[in-house]
Amino acid sequence: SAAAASPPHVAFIAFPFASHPLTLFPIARAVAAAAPSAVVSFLATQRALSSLPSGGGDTPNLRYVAVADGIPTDAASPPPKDILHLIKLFLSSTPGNLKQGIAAAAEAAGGVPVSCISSDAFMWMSSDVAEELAVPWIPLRTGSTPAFSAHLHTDLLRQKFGVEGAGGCEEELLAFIPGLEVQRVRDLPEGIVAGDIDSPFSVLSYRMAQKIPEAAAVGLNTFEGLNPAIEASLASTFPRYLPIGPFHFLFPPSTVAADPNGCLPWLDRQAPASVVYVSFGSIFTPPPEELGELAEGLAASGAPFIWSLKEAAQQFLPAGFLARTAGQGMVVGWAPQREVLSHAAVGGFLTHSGWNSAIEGISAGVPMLCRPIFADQFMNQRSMALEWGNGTGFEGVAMSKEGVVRALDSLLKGEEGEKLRARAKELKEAAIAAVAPGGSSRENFDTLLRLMLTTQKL
Ligand code: U2F
Repeated sequence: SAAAASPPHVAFIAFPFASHPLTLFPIARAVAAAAPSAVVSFLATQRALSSLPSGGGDTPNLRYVAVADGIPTDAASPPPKDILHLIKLFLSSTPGNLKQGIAAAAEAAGGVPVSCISSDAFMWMSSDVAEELAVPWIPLRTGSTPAFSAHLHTDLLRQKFGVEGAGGCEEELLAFIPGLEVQRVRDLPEGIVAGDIDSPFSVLSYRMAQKIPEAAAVGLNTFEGLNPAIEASLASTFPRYLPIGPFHFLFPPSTVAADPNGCLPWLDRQAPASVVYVSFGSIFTPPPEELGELAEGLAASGAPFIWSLKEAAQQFLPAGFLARTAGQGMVVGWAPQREVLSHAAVGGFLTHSGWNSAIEGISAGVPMLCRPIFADQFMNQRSMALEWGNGTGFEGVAMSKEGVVRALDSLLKGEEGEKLRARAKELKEAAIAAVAPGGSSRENFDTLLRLMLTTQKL
């Protein structure tokens, strides 16, 4: 038939918010580069697409396709700025906008029909779109493995602890789920047993967990050996669970990262392992009072720093802070984080422990100091502190001036920091080995690629 003669066409569907599109993108590029005769489409909202690198010459078979964002177009009401509102609007226009996007992708490819849909695992409704087309659905999970496992066990957790906040059981360990022995009930992402179970993120995670068993395979942004007990348990229930990370290692960009604030030349002038890099990710920022405490702590510690802080939050810095610390560090609206973390001058990473940041810290061999805020971040800190030995946190979670000074001293100059750094370096070696030829992530990626390129109808 005509369809059988067509080249494979893999359509990636991003969750078009925060760091999600950028996390998925290296996989689309890696697939396009590994299969030059395949068509690869990357679907996201126009806004998300415009934050991605403009088409590189190394993957001419990769095409961007815009999908509707659900924002009302009447000029009377200004477009909402609140991310949760934007997410709700977008979700309410699925799956129609995705179906249109898939049709547009085929049309843009001269009629080559989509033969596989690979989506952010959050985009569970992609599985219905795939089913309708009778093509495989291959979700890619961008968050951490322990949180993924927790989401998969949501019903069990709710049977045990209810959904009202698990009153009295917050300190209980999740020892009844393989690989979650170090995690407490209180570390679970909100929306499982506590918090708003109807929030967009809770619903996305819950539906994701329900749909995952229908997937042809699942790719995870981790590497074999990081969570052995979870890996074993997932593999026994779902054979095509494939750790292929760190995603960003699979097909590194061919261009130099933009460094508009001059972070890298500044780092060139600092002593080895002396600098703390600070960032709380792309969604939330700690409350203003705490930013003030952190600022005072940084200043008092004397540690050289690069602080990536959204422009809008910089107004909460204490008066005179920037002038006082001009010779010590820099506050920037954006930093080329991976390059910064890989610079020899960086000795520690103060992070919200979002999964991309955590895996980038691991990949760069930098010890982490965690200030988790939401989602999988509390579990990520527990993994670092109690399983991997490459990170630690603050007493009582929130940052105080004294807490920051103590923690930075210990991280950058103390014995504890040395231990964490040694473990961080071992993990970095493991991450590099996983994506090297013959490594587990590389082999798993090849398996995933073969599944993606199969053009047989289901
Ligand atoms: C959500 O995470 P976030 O987007 O808030 O945070 P990360 O997962 O750590 O991703 C932030 C990314 O932005 C990059 C950085 C990471 O790749 O390198 N970045 C940068 O390049 N320069 C900057 O100045 C600041 C950031 C969620 F909150 C987490 O809990 C989830 O684990 C995560 C994955 O689903 O999504």
